[in-house]
Amino acid sequence: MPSGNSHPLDQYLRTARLPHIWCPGCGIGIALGGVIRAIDKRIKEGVLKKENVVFVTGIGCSARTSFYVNFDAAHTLHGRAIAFATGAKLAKPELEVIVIGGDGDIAGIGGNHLLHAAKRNMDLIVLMITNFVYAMTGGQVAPTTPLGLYTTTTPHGNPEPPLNVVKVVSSLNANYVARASVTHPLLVEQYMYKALGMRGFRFIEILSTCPEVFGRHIGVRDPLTLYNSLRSKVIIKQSPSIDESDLDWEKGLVIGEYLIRDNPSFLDRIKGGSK
Ligand SMILES: Cc1ncc(C[n+]2csc(CCOP(=O)(O)OP(=O)(O)O)c2C)c(N)n1
Ligand code: SF4
Repeated sequence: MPSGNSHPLDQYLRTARLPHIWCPGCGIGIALGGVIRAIDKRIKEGVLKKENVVFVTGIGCSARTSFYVNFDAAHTLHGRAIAFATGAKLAKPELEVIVIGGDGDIAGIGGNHLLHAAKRNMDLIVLMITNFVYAMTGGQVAPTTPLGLYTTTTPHGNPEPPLNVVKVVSSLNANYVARASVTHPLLVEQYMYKALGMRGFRFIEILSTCPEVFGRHIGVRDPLTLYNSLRSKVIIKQSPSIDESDLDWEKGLVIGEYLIRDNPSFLDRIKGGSK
């Protein structure tokens, strides 16, 4: 139980490991806050046990979350978190296995695992923190980098359009696909809360701010200015269509719940249970 001046959610953090490594103004902490508040609600409802929550991450700034959460956690190889998480879930189906990573980790080097986990409707929650670059290694081009953007590895501008991971995952057999943004933390919490009450493959992309690297690339180093600039691009929709999901910096970045269904998951199918 929390005591003294501690925060009510401290029980979910390895406070001895603080301060964390994230730069001032980084959005990852906001994303993690929403995720933890949703878990707390589900635990208090009695539908989730703390000892059954497992975080699995690869490598990167976003993947560092597994260092700080006070749940069972595994910090695995860059790109391999979903493969590791699949093994953990199959070995112990009672676990709620949550993967968090950057878009390089989840959709770049780990893209193949993402495709196949979604195809299987594997019983996992995958949270992809999109900060539009490979942040931890200094700002190389990432799957979601906007077209034309200068990065460390695209000195003449990124010649590739960004990957729409929401569209890719929706085209497979996922049960839940949403996009949130750290500029709207309540929605991060609401979508995570929803995902925790569902089965199968649940994917939430969380748009985030990286003032240190992405901000430097676009000439906006001030965290608040960058946050407000992302906020001004975000469009919230109740039930957006997949056609609206492209990461379009001119027209806006549409967030919302793109896909909700309750198809039998991988575990249901191998057990021969639900239809
Ligand atoms: C197999 C392998 N390749 C490359 C790296 C180097 N590496 C570490 S983190 C990272 C990029 C992280 O970017 P992203 O996954 O988008 O997460 P972010 O840091 O932006 O949160 C890379 C390339 C590594 N650790 N392992
Ligand atoms: S480099 Fe960017 S993503 Fe990484 S901790 Fe710093 S602000 Fe956050």
